[in-house]
Amino acid sequence: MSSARPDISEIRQAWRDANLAPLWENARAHRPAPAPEPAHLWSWQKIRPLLSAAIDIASPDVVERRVLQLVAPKHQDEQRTSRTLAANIQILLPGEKARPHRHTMNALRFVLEGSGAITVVDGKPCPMEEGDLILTPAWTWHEHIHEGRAPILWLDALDVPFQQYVGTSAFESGPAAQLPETIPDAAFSLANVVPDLDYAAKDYSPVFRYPYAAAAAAVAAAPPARDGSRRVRYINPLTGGSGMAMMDCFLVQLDTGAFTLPFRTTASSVCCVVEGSGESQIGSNTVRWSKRDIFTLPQGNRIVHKSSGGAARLFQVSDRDLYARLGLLREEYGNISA
Ligand code: GTQ
Repeated sequence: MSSARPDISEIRQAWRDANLAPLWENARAHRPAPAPEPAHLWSWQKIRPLLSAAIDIASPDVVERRVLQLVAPKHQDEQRTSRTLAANIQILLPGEKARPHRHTMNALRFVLEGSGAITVVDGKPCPMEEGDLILTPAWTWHEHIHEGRAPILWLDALDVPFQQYVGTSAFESGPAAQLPETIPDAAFSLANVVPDLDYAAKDYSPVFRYPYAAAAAAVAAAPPARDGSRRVRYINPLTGGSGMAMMDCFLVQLDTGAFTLPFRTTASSVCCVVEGSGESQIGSNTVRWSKRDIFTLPQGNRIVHKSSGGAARLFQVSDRDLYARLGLLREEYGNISA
């Protein structure tokens, strides 16, 4: 006595009405990650005049920040640079200020062109010279003030796409009613000596400024890393870990002529060229770069770098520590197929 076969279209409608769906018909449920997205390069020579065009169109007094986003072709809809990172270029003219605010998003500034500005982070003034890295971590008050003599342009990197995904974005306009306590940089002026404090509540470096001259000297003296490049990491001196959880930064030196060992990782990076020129094989693309160019290293690509002419230096911001914290970081070296 078999019962009558159920009417499938009725069942489907009943499932829909009850907010149920059959997994076996969901093509996305077990879809593997897509093929690695191609790298993208923003040539400084090409974008520099287009950045200048923003000067007359937008003033920081009106628009809060005069910023052009670096939107990767694969991320046009979301207007982002990678899955987790937003990289932008900010411009400030002599005499201009970008008013104080804070947000839950972590941000950093890496100076590309110009000097003489300061970013004030929770009340600490951080001078901005070419090649300097300034951290403005989650929920720190920050404003930019330019008292130099020429326009200053810097790379901003923020974890905006990740925080939008996990639903944690918040913003507050300044000025701050009360500034949090900070540790003076003088307390870190001797390498390898740090204040003996319990600072674990803040998951970021209490040092907000990493000057270029010292970082360049350090990377020049660093022994070769696993891929053959020389690399230093911008750390939180109190923990030895990443300066900020979502953005892990490095200065990379490629000595004359040599190829790096092929490398592949589940993390993604944005690089900017601080000195020199060269080329990178990123998956099946060859990206040729020179000073101030910015390019992406999207996750999953086989990566090989080479300087042309003399040594080259790249600043690299990655989501590596985020992947590591989540147990999702996988890295391979050596014999990797493209
Ligand atoms: O300078 O505070 O590129 O709030 C995007 C959002 C820069 C900033 C950006 C921001 C800032």
